[in-house]
Amino acid sequence: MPETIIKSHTKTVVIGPGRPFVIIGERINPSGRKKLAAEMLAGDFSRVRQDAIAQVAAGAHILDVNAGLGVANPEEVEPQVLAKAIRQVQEVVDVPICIDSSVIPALKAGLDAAVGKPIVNSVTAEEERLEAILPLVAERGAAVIALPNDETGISYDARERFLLAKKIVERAEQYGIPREDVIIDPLTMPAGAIPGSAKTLIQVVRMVSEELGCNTTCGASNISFGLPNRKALNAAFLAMVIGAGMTSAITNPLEPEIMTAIRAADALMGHDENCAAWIASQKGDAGAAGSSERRARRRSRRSRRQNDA
Ligand code: THG
Repeated sequence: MPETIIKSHTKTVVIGPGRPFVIIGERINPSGRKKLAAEMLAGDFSRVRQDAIAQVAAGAHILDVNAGLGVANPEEVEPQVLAKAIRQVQEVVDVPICIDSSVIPALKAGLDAAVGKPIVNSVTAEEERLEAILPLVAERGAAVIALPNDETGISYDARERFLLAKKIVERAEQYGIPREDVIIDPLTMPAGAIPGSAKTLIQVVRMVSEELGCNTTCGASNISFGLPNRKALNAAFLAMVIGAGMTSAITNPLEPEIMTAIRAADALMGHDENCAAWIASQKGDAGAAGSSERRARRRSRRSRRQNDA
């Protein structure tokens, strides 16, 4: 059974089948958040720190940190901004970091800034990226997220994606990276643009977990791009992929619908011993509402008795 062990300064997070689903908080990502992008570029990391604290309080186990600012010269700008963001996050929370960049010098700078055992997000099956990124991962003893696309792009065929995932796992092993440290991201395409995209993804998840014995993750919010009521789609998608055996996701822990879906799926799959986490999660709001209802019923009984008397 593959277990991927990720670490912060003092905390260990284990990703694996049969365990509670691991939530990688997606919020520290300036793409689509103009304000955040401008602040990060100007050296203001107050919102990054707030987002880190809020996501961990909401239940994130790991934080994804992305500094893709949409600048013309990312190779010069992104390494410093990403490293700074990671250091700021580590000052306010003690959870492992998922270093999210397509810029290789930024991944390097991120690996220098991150403490413990981080995740490098990500490598693809493109020769140039395999040869540049896998040595960095091996040298640092990190884990890595692998995307099964190559120079020819993204295939819509599950078996083709699986074969690229296999290629990356085998190459990683040649560099001394054990397969449990390679987390496969089967590629989440927007359901509104690619019909049946979740079905293909689920086929890849099954093949990867059964035939490669690797853990899996995905950018869950991608599934709902361009569609209304994204929260509901994201929540349903997460429950489905947990049912198919996915073991972690990059998602938004600040959305209660998403957290409820993940906790419910964990309980139903037997990944939550005695449904203890589920029961505890329902005590807060639901429990309080229940007791205030009981209080209201007692009040009305009392007032009826007084009226009768
Ligand atoms: N796989 C891997 N890494 C990834 C992705 C993936 N990293 C980036 C992305 N995809 C996952 N992270 C996000 C972060 C935010 C959103 C979606 C995915 C998002 N943001 C809002 C939007 O665009 O509507 C904008 C911000 C906001 O909420 O205000 O949806 O697939 N390995």
